Amino acid sequence: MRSSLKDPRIRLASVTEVRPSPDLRSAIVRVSALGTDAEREAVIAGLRHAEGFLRSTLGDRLENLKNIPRLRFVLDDSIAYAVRVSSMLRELDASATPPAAPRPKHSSGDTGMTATPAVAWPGLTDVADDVRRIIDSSHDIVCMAHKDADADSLGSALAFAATLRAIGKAPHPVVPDPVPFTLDYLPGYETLEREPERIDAIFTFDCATTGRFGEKRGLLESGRFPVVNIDHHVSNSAYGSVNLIQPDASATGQVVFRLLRTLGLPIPPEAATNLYAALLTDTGGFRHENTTEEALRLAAELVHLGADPAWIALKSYKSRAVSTLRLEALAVAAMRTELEGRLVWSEVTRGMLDEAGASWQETDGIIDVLQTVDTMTVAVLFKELQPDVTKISVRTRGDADATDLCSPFGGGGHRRAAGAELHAPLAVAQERVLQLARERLRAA
Ligand SMILES: [Mn+2]
Repeated sequence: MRSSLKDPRIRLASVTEVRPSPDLRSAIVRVSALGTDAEREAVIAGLRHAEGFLRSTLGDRLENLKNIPRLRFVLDDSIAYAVRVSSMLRELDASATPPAAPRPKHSSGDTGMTATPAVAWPGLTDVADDVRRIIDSSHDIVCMAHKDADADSLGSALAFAATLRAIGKAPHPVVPDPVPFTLDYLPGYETLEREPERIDAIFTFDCATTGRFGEKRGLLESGRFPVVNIDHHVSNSAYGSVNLIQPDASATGQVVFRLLRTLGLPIPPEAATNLYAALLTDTGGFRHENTTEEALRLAAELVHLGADPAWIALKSYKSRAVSTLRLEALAVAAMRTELEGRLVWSEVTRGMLDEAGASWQETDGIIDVLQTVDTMTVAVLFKELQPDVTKISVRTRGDADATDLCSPFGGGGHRRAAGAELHAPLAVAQERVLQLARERLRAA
């Protein structure tokens, strides 16, 4: 059909997705086009102009459809964005000078084991107007955390929701299953919704890829709402209509704070408490290498705005169920060490879970215990989620990069903390991951 269209503008277009409405009366056609913004807009204008021709051609082919769907053309930025990032990376390669973007302090002095690309993400000032426009033109706004939400993801979502409520919007905080009941202390937890009825826009927090949305993934990918992607993972796939990715931030909560300040939006005490919980836990209680001067200043600012540090520490670290400690004891008892203690690993089997009377959410802190071993360079925890699904959590020290062990298995994360889910039984997953870990450690 494209070749029979004479319009030169359309030659630049490729259709990435067509999504018909349930009643088949309309369809959203996502179109990727390269070039300047004006050229890309021209492609969409050309397609809109040709809608009549396209529909009648479709009509000839879709004989068994009573109505030919109306076509709504929208720009799909994901390919254009990927092209832009790769060309930037090529330029960085060619110039062989240090990248302009400041890199986190802990990644200086890297040896061969790290390869985190210094991607120049659009800055806060580049995207602030887009974000403001989306907030202004929306009333019902979904604030989405990731599956198996941690306090950074859910705290950021609930904080943003509290701000939206303060300015008269209708926020809908949402978490994909399962419900993270260990985070029930976060203010606004009781406002979590399962299926919001009305949605004008979706904001996502701390989610590097759409794979993190579990059963809510379809909602994100439907193309029916603008998606604002707010995160600090360098591995973020830029799936949003607007992407605010700041890998220098210690927590997504810090990105949210910077955004709220830039937009001049209020930060009520409920939001401050959620942001403090996000910052506290993503820095491991201000102990990880991402505990920067800015993070500590932000903590003070959040206390000033109404967060209670002792109460949040109590809820985050000193309010564990007996079953959680029992499970931790079983996992520590099962710990193995290799290569002079540089490789530390353990497992949580379904049997151990039963024995402790614990649930999967209670496995979250175990990897942090394994990584306290003095000789440790790489710590791995294997979780037997299903007989043929194994989840890994990895922590590293020194030159080792946790994403090196997780990316080969489709996972990701940060240099110091990463994870992956393998479609393999526990024993097979252990074989594969440990093999790779041993190779890396021997080569280092
Ligand atoms: Mn985070």
